[in-house]
Amino acid sequence: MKTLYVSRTAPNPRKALILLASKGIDIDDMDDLDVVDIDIASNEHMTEAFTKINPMQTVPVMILDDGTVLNDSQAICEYLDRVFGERSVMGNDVVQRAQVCAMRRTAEFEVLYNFMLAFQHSHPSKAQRVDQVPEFSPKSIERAIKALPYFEAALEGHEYLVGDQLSFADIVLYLGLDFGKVLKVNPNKQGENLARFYKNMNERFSIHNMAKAKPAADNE
Ligand SMILES: N[C@@H](CCC(=O)N[C@@H](CS)C(=O)NCC(=O)O)C(=O)O
Repeated sequence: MKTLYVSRTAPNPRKALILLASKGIDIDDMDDLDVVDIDIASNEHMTEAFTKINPMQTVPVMILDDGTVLNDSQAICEYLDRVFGERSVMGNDVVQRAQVCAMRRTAEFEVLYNFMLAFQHSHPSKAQRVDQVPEFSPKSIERAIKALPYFEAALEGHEYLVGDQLSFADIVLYLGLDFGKVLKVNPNKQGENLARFYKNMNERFSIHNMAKAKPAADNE
């Protein structure tokens, strides 16, 4: 049995949840994978028990059948992509895989990562973990916003960033835009293509809609 530790509202664990959902897989109904919810708000990821599993004190973490521990969202998603579902979201051929990789890294480092830095340097809940430099927050938000026209242009006439199917790059960009909302950056005001992209992705993968897609008993 494999175990996946997640927090369903945090961007990095959501990569894995959305990846599986995009393949039509219900994470809470898998025979060979147990999902364990970790409450970041109450610092469950800082407990001694969790620190033994992941000394980095972050989610997601995945433990494979043989006890191998994967403590990084990219590694977990690469694994899940290969092991579960029919079509890879990492690209259909060697060129597409490289394109998805490039777009994914740009979305991650320029958009999602900068929004996360802004949050870490400004939010009171992170003061214990991060030596906060408040001036860093607006600068990081600025840097994320500066990258958005690149994606606005890439989406001109296209539903997805690479090819005509959803890829992991779309998932990461969506999570970046979604997390930007926490920093008061409206994803609907960054250009028509990004607004359309965000709306389509949000209808499928918002925290609210993914929870709603479950049977009623699971939502209680
Ligand atoms: N490199 C890691 C980073 C994971 C990470 O930063 N996860 C956040 C949630 S999105 C976390 O666990 N934060 C805990 C904290 O801020 O204390 C990955 O991509 O998996």
